[in-house]
Amino acid sequence: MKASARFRASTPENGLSILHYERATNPAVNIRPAPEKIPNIPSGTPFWEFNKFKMLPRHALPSQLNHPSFPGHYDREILMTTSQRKLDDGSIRMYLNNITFEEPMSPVLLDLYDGQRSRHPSYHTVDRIDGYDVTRRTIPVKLNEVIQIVIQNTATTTGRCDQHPFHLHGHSFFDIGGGNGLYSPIELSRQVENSSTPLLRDVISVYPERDDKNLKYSPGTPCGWRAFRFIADNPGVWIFHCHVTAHMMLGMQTVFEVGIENLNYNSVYLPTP
Ligand SMILES: [Cu+2]
Repeated sequence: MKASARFRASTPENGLSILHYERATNPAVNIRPAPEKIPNIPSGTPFWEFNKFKMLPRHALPSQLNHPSFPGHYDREILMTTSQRKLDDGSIRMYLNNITFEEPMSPVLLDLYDGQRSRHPSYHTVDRIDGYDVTRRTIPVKLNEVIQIVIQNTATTTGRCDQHPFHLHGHSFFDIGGGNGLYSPIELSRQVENSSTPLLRDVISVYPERDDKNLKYSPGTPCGWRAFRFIADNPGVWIFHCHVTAHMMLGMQTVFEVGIENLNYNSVYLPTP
């Protein structure tokens, strides 16, 4: 197996490993293979190969055994735009919909249990396209709502288009498509129609539109999008974040409050014997 960095300047080749099966012949695991035996990594376009994989039958994925099937329709679409800003003190923050995540003073879930926080979000006031409740500082979601998230990637302050592997806690989701530049609802509909079985995933990547480390954009230029659907069937407080740790720490995360009216408040704080 060979690995190399993509989408930014780096050493040309920075990972080579040999996977050796038990009882396989020629177990010369400490000798570097001849050059013609080392696989070539194709260069050029971003990789969408995950979408080309064949689906495994459900029983091959025990953890997903009871996951509901792909929802053909969604109740609400939430658009999330990534961005990056340089602050006056020279530090960098990263944003989702112009909000950079800040750790709350006390955990949201504990505040719900303690009664320090309303258990009844006013869903009717959260009709913004970003779904964000500025008072709660979360995105409240009704139990069993089908949410379609579109991540719109934009170029950084240095004019680069970063890759962001996004991860949602509490739910798997269906990868329904993506593309270059600015989000196209028509293109997404086309991809959903043409895909018989969208993949169930835990991480989804929004890729730079071109694998070209010299490409420069003006900051904020739309440079790729990706979309997924999830069924909000797991009541709780769930974080959604870029899985590049640096991006996450710089603020690229947000919180969903899912069906919190249905949280079981009685099952916690049991008296200890
Ligand atoms: Cu990121």
